[in-house]
This record gives sequence, C-alpha cells and structure tokens, in this order.
Amino acid sequence: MLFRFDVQEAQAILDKKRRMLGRGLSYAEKILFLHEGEGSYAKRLTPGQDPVELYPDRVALQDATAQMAMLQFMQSQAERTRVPATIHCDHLLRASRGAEIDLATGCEANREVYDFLSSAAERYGLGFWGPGSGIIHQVVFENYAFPGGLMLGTDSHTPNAGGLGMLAIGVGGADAAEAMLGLPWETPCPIIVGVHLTGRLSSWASAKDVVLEMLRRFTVKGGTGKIFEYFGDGARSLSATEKATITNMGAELGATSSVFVYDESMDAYLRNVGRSGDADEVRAMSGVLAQDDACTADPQSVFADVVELDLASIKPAHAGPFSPDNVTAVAEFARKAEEEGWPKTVSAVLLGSCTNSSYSDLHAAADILEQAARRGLKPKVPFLLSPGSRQIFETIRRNHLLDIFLEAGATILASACGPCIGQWERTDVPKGTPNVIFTTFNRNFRGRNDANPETRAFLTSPAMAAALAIAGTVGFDPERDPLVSASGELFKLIPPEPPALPPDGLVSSKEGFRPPTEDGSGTEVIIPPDSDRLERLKPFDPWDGEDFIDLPILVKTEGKTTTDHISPGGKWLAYRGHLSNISKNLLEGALNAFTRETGHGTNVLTGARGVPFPDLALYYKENAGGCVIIGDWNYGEGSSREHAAMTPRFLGAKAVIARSFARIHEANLKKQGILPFVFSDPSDYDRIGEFDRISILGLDRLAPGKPVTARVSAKNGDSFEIRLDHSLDKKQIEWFKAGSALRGSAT
Ligand code: MIC
Ligand code: SF4
Repeated sequence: MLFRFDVQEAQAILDKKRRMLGRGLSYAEKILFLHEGEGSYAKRLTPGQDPVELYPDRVALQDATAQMAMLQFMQSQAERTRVPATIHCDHLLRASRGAEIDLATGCEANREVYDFLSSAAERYGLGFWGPGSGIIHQVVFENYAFPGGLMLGTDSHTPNAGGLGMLAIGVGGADAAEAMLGLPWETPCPIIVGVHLTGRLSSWASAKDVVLEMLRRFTVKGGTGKIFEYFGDGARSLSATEKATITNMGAELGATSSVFVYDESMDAYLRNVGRSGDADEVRAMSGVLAQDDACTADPQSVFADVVELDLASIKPAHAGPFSPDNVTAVAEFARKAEEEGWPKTVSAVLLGSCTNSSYSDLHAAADILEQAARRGLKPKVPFLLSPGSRQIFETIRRNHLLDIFLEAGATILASACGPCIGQWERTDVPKGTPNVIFTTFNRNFRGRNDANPETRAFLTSPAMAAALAIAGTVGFDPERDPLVSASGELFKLIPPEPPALPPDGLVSSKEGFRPPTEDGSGTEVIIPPDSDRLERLKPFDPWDGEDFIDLPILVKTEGKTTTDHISPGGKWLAYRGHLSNISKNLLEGALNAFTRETGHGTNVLTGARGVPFPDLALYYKENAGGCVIIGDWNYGEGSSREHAAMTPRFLGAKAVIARSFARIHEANLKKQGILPFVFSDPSDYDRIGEFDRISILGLDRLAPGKPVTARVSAKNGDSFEIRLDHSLDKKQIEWFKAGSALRGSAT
C-alpha cells in the first residue's frame, strides 16, 4: 500500500483545506497536506514563516551521510526505524581503473564502514543496498519513488524523485534520524512557485538545458524556501527521467524541492521498471492528486509566483566554471572561453551521475559516439561513464549500448558517485594544471571532482558531453561546427532522439540488496574500537545559560562558501563516521576575507599567522570559550552533509553570523546546537574586522521572531552594536539549550 489514506479520506482532507484557504490547491500542496502532522494540520500556515510538521512515507540514506545519521539514531536507544528506510552504498567507491577492480578495491578499503552500515541496517530494520548497486537517487527512482509520496533523504539531490511526482526533500542526518524515530519532520512551510512549461524541446536542447535556464534566471539562491511545481503541456512532453534531471538540479537553485505533477510519463516509467502494481495504485489516486483547475485557470490565486518557460525557446548550454548558475549558451561558448582565457582543449569528459544516467541519457551519448565511429572517429580525451545503477548497467549491456561505449574506449566505472564527489583518482593531469572538463553532473564547485583547483568543470547534457569528447575543443558547437571524418570529409553530428524508456523494460536486478529484517534485535552493530573511520558520538554539552562574551572570529568567509568549502569531500569522505577525524578538514576550502588565505587564519590571541582553521578553532575552544564564524551570502550552499555543522560545533563554534544561509545547512546548524544568525543589515558584514571580538547578548531571552543584539569590540576598546535576525522557533531554541536536537528530543 503506497498511500496512507483511501480516495474518500484523502478527498475529505483536501476539501477541508480548500475551504480553509478559500481557493484551489496545487499538486505539491496536496502532497504536503496529506502528510501533515497534528501540530500543523488544522492551522492555516503562512508559507515562508510558519513551520509545518510532516510525516514522510520513506527515508533514504547514502553511505557518506548515513554513518552520522545512524550514529545519531543509535544515541536515541530506539529499537527499529518507524518509517521504511534504505541505506545506499554509493559515495565511498573510488573511481580509478574501472568498475570491477574499483569495486573490489572499494569493498576492501571501506570494509569497516560497510560492515557498520550493513549491521546497523539489519539491527534497526532498514533495507541495505550494497556497493555497486547504484547511486541513491537512481535506485530510489527505480524502486521506491511514487507520485503523491513524501520522502526525506540525507542528500541534497533527493528531489530527483520529483521526476516521478514524489515530493522529496534533502535533509541532514539528524533530521533523518528523527523521522525514523517516528517524530514529525519540521520545516518552514514552503512557498509554492508554479513553473508553467509550454512547447517542446528541439534539436540539441535537453532537460539539462531546462534546469540550466532556471539557474540562469534564478541563480543558486533563487529557490531558497520554495518548492517549484512544474506543469503544463511542456511538462507532459518530457519523460519521467527527463523530469528527474530537472528536479534533481532544483537543489542547485537552493529549492526545498521540485516536483512535476503526475502524468502518463510516470505511469509508463513505473510499468517499464516492473512496478505495475504501484502504477495501478497511483492511477486510482490520480483524480485526488491532480492539480485543481485553478492552477491553470487562475494560477496567481494558487501559486506565490508563476514562471513561464517555453521549451521550444531553450538552447543548449554549459554551466561553469565553479558555480552551476554560470550558464553560457553553447553557441556563445567559444567566444566566452577566448575572453576568459580558458584552456582551449577538453581534458576529460565524465558521463553519468544521479542527474543524467537514465537509459535515455546514455542512449543519447551512445548515439553520438556511434555517429562518430561510423566516420572513423573516437573520443579524443578520457571518457568515463558512471552508470546510475546496476539495473541501468545491465540494461545498456543487454541492449548493446555498452559495446558502443567500449568500442569508443570509454572507461566504465562502478554504478556509484565516483568522480562526481571527488572519488576520482585522476593521474593524467597534475594538480595545479589549468584544464577544462565537461561532465553531465550537477555541481562544479572548485576542486570538487579531482581536487585540482585549476580544473574548470562545465556541466552539460549527455549528448553534448559525448560530442565534446569527439571534438576535443571546448568551443565546439555541434549545431554550427562540422567535424572531419577519418577519411577527410566534413560532416555534422545529428542531434540524437533517444527512446524515453528501454524497449523490453529495465533489466531487473536486486543484486547487492538486503531487504529489511523483521527482527534485528539479535544483531550487533559493528564498530571496531580502534577504528579511525567510525567513532561513537558523545552528546554535545548543553548551553551553560551564559551570553557569549568576546568570542574571537574564526573566519570571515568571502564569496561562495559551500559545504564543499566547509567540509570537503574527496579523501575526507573516508572519515564521515568519525567526528574527531573529519573535524580536521574544517573550512579547508573557505576564503578568509581578512587575509585572502584559503583554509587558514590568524590566531588573534597569539598573533600566529597562517594557522589551519581546525587548529585555530581548537585553540579558541580551549583558550577563549569558543569562536564565531562570519559568513557571506548563501552560506552553506550545496550538500546536505551535517558534518559542515557538526565539525564547527565539535571544535567550539557557538554561532554563525551570515548575510544569508542555504536551507539545509541552516537547519543542520540548528540541529547541532550552533546558533545561525543573519545580519539585519547585510552591510554590517563589512564592518567586522579580523581582531574584533563578538558578544551575543540576551541569550536567555532568545525567542522566535525577536532579533538579537551583538556587540562588536575592536582591539582598541571601541565597540558598536549590530542587530541579528534568526529563524529559530521555540523547539529549535530548546535544541540549542539542550546542546543539540537529538539530545533535546531523545533524552
Ligand atoms: C553532493 O552531491 O555534494 C553529495 C556528496 O551527494 C552531498 C552529500 C554528502 O555530502 O554526502 C549532497 O548533495 O547532499
Ligand atoms: Fe552522488 Fe554526485 Fe549525485 Fe551527489 S550529485 S548523489 S555525489 S552522483
């Protein structure tokens, strides 16, 4: 049974809401209302202000975040997850020599983490997808996502399931642990924005280009607090997996989630993957779930905002470097590359990831390689493919696409995140060498893929990625530029028209999957006592009731400070279950506004310069009662990793004062007992000096909606006061007092 209510019950709930609001309901609202907790059910909530309590149908965890999630879940002494949940081993596999060898090496290298996760899953009743089974979002899409459902996932790209009409939201591990305890999940009631799609994609334009267009318009901050609901004729023209590419990268917009309204493409997908039973159940509910007429007749009465997007006007584009909203049309790219002085040749092409590894995506890329092969051409540069799941891999093998990739000389990596999260043992380009790569991934932050800050990564569509691998020059535009065949003739690539779904369905494989156990009480969770990768958590200390007085500033970060800057991936992924060890990467990639260094700062107590932030934080913890972090706009953009909040907490940071926050990171800070403040006047950011001390006053009167005063004291004794705003509600203030949320809710 997918739904907790039958048609009549669901209808009654929604009728009540319609009456309460005096208007029609959107699809996303219907899902929210059908999953509300008692705390918010009967209330009329103001989007963007009031918190909403939700009960998800499912929780998904990936191995890099599941470790902390499970360690926190274990702190609660619970017996079993109350909500269906799965763990997916995808992030920790390194990509080096190809699927088979990498999988064997990875299983050995990560043995203690996999043993821990597998035993914890068995003990607490979670499904377990072992290494090689696929990337969390792809596996969830194939096996669990369903229209009308609500899911939480400990990964920012969880909204991928929005391609199947599921409202899916990325959260930190503590949130997931709470949901698994059966507690309601609380978030600011999202603002629903309608995205009305008309027309059809044509030529080289793809679903990737649709979301790049959204990023061009709205930037990485534009989605904060919002759910984008995609609908209209244009939406119906996209396949479920094309839709998923768009909702997946809604994370790059900072959106709480993105979702497409249920349509035929979702029904077709579910049947193609062998889930006809689910498809039937959803069909029975489809009348209830459908957008109310007002969404099309009078969209302004339903949505906070309506975006019009004509798919026919979408042109192919690349995004990068260093930010997914740096979007350049392919037609303009050669000129831009010249202007910017980017290297002219492509150094590698990476295909796959959770964003673009559907059958159709891989078919599109294979089609290009085949067109080139017929003219005697092969990729000029290393071409690496990470299939999204074992099922996808088996399907491309059965349907002979794999042969095309292999003949083109591609390296087939394990069905895992691999280079997307820095697990790429790149040896062909020495660190520090400027170079350009094209990927079909969703993020391109500096150093993310190969730990080389000089690598400029551009996000693009699968067909374009393949075309660039063949051409080898960054400015290549297949619409405009011909290629020269092996026999010297000019020819142009033809835009591929891949099938939406694999003919004969997706190959079914549950290899590497262990379903939830009925009773795991006899299973012992394996944590070797001497492990440097796993460490049981000790609760953070409760607040001592005192104001924070004259705390030094650990860093004032300048510009983009993503979670990749605060707690990088790559080699550090190995320590995601060991708080003491992973804390050694704190703010490694952050730019210090005072000194222009990255990852280092000045010890204002001793005068020592160039001190790594973890050492500095520890020094302040021991000698100054802690520290404060000052952040720029959209601080904590990017991933859901709560390590970016736990490590500063562990090393004594008391508050982060930023110009603004990304949603998941702000929530993670609250959960871990760090106070997130924003400058009431963003220009106060400029007034803070390196040697200033920060006092946060009146903490005993901390209350929802009430600004707080901070005193900034300079070395010479001068001081001034600034106003800080916050979004803490009553419960979250209790978390702060208790030391962290789980401590607050579990003890
Ligand atoms: C990412 O794409 O940045 C990650 C790695 O999947 C993260 C999760 C993590 O840090 O483990 C995410 O997007 O949430
Ligand atoms: Fe994995 Fe990359 Fe997707 Fe994150 S964005 S889940 S690292 S494939």
